[in-house]
Amino acid sequence: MPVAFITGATSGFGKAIAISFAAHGWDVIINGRRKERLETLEKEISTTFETKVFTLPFDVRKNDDVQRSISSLPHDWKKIDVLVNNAGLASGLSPIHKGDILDWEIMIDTNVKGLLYVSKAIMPGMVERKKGHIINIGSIAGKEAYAKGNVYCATKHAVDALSKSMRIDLLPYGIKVTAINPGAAETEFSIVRFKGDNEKAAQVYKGYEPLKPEDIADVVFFAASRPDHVVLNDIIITPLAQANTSNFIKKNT
Ligand code: NDP
Ligand code: 8X3
Repeated sequence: MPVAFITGATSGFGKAIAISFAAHGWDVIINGRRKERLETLEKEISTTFETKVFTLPFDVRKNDDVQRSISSLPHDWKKIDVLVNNAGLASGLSPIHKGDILDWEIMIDTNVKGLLYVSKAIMPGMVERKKGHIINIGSIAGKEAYAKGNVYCATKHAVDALSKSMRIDLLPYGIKVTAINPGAAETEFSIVRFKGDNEKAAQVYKGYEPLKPEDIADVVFFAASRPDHVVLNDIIITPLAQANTSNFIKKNT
């Protein structure tokens, strides 16, 4: 069975993506920091689908842990067909001059350096096999900046640039690179951004129907399951009520 490696599978998109691959018969390696959630997801997947699951908890920001965890994978799990670089977050929403440096560091370390560390561990095997697919979860915030989004937008612009660069550098090895750039989706994203303020987080999705994790998972699996000669390079997905990072039609609530 083909193997998909999904970072950030304890919640939101990553969890839905892992379930989608498993539902289509793929074996899945699931990552995230919250081990208990990975174990629960492992049980859920293996009792529902005829597929294998390998849990690999680590923090994508810790390069030593990333390299050690990925190189410790058993032989049967080492041939990764699809890597979904999904782990990521926004921390805070402030004008740049009022930004918190710790928030900046968390976002840069997770969204940019974490994605690089994981890719660095997995790309050489794909290059050797001359086969593989890297799916980077960027954001509409990687296409245009929005008020108070500053550093989050910068990290997602970096993901956009890295997807383009990967596509060029990995072209000789037949490795596909897909960037998937969602707009507003209701996950734990805003709860994390607002540091546990559930009410503030819920406000982000009031007055319109946001994307669901499954909407993103459908597109990720569609991209991963195209014929060998077809690559989806770059996709922006928004809810019907969203035109770009800043223009929404919301009903009064
Ligand atoms: P969630 O908060 O629901 O999920 C984020 C996932 O990332 C969790 O599984 C979390 O796991 C994991 N994660 C965060 N930090 C780390 C870390 N240091 N090491 C390992 N895993 C980590 O949010 P989403 O599902 O919405 O976010 C997924 C991706 O989608 C992110 O890259 C986000 O930027 C992007 N995105 C989200 C949009 C949205 O509107 N929701 C729109 C566009 C893009 P754990 O905490 O267990 O480590
Ligand atoms: C998350 C979507 O628009 O809040 O990447 O930045 S947005």
